[in-house]
Amino acid sequence: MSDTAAKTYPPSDAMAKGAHVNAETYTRMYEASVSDPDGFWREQGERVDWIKPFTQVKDVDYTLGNVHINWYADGELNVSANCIDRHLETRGDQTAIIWEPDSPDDEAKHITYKELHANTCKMANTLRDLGVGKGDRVILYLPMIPEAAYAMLACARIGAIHSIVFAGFSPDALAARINGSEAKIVITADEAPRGGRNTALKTNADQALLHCKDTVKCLVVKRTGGQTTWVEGRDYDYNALAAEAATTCEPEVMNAEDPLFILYTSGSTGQPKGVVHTTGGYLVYAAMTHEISFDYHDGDVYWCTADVGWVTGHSYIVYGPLANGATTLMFEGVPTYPDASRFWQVCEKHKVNQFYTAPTALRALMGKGDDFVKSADLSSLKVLGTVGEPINPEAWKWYNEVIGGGRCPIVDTWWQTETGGHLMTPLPGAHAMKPGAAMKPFFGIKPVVLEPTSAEELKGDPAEGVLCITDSWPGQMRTIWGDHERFEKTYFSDYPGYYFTGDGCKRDADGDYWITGRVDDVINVSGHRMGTAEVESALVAHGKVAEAAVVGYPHDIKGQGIYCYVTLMGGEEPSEELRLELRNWVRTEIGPIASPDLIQWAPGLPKTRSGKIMRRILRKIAEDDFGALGDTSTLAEPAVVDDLIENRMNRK
Ligand code: 6R9
Repeated sequence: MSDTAAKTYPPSDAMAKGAHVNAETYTRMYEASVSDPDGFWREQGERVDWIKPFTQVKDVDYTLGNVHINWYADGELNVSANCIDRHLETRGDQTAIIWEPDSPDDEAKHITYKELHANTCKMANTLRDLGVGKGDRVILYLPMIPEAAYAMLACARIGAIHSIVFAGFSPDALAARINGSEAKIVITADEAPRGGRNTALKTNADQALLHCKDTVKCLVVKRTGGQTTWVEGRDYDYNALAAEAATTCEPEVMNAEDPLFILYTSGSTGQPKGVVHTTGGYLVYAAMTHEISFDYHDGDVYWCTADVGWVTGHSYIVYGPLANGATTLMFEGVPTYPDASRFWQVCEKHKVNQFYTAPTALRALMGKGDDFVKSADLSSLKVLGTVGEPINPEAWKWYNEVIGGGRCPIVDTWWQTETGGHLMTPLPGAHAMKPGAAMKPFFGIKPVVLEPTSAEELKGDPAEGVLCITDSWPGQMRTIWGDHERFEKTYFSDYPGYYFTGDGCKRDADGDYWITGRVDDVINVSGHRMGTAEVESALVAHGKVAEAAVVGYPHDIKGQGIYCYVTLMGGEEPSEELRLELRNWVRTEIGPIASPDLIQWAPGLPKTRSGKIMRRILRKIAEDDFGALGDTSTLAEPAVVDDLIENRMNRK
């Protein structure tokens, strides 16, 4: 693809005129942000209300052995007070959260800032009564219901650290996170309705809790009424307790560097990492990026379709929008229920102005045809966004033309759980977009493209290599929960002096950035991060599996699919039943998002003489591109590769 020859889409005059940031202000502000970061972020720090104002701005060192990241370190604030209390006087009766339930036949809820305050305080008081205090960890395993937002904000209010586990994760994954964070309590719901089907969340939590300390409590929110078992002395009925709880609760005074949340995410090896974000810098960055990237204006209705179980839900459903006093829509359901018009029906119903979703959802909906879109009035839309994975130009064009009617800028926001907020994106009123490009760094972000092996910075344009970031920004993660050494090793050791993103990238001849995908063993399935090592260890935990190697392969809807090479124990026979059994096994071990798409029986895996699996070769075979296997001279048993090619499963 010739990137510079690609058609560009400049902002309309009206957009450039009305936007918070236009081309001229972008250049000026960007220059200021990188030439005087302290001055720039001192000013941006005023976006939040401080109980005790900060005097220090940035204190960061990327030197191995001494990595520390502090922002506004002597400031004190409360995140929940910033997202709720400070709006009460000016917008107490404005809707803070629009809740759209799974079924369109059920009624949507409009929760005002006053109601958000009362409900968050009830939850906060309930947690305090159950013995939860500052610094304690609270696991949230909840559907997309308003109580999920109340629980996040309630934790922030009393200084507890929340860790949300996506409701699609299995009991085992939940138990690992309860234990890993040494949580005092799990907040869950009886059932999670999604796409017309109910997942028994409480039953999953019951199973998980069998593997946890018996002091861990369980607070159960009623969603469907489909409650089954109850453990006296461990389980607490949220609705009963909330009915009695006070509607005010004094916010705890928190230091800017006190943890706000832990969010587990996949890495390239072994166990998921508990990414830690703190209060002050995170909130400044989430609020600023929410306002500027989406060009959010007072009175707009904003909708991010993510789940609060992912970082996107943290920063861009709850914290960023609410810090800005926005109206944020929370959707419980799925894009295709009751049919593929649901997203667009919801946009029409609530007159959504900014709409933010994942390319995988767009590709799936695009495949269902335009009639589903045409049934809805989408004239309220002003800005569209994507996140989670690179968007292919075809889906981009469909989004632009069919959804946006050619008049809505598309912000292709590149960022990570680790970064807290957007690091690169075109801005709606400032940049001419190129389909598939993350375009420009956000304020204060200094990207560099490095040659992967020599770590040399590639200075001219165009350039292609690994993407690193020089210097810090306030929303950056601070550590891995309980393992600062792993934090240093993962992000600061391969390319000393930089934050290493794990992504590959190219900068085109115009100096615009394109993300090319992960360069490590992390795959991106429907916009969700998945460590191939996690799937491998789930597979080998099965009694009939001797060895497994997992790679990603191009998938039309999901972006990447999960391709597994499995070597069975001696004496075990491959069969379709066993294939199904292994697929279900991985689903129960990790969760449905980790379901293998293809399982190939491998009599052996290609290894080097020192026993290392040559994943590069496995990736090529999975991509059906085995003509270009590259150097195979270090293979211990070359015949293995011939068999794998012969029996490959993804034939084009
Ligand atoms: C926010 C989020 C992070 C990884 C990241 C990259 C990929 C995210 C992208 C994108 C291309 C975009 N990614 N946004 N790739 N264009 N606009 O997704 O966080 O779940 O931690 O995933 O997702 O590979 O490194 P997370």
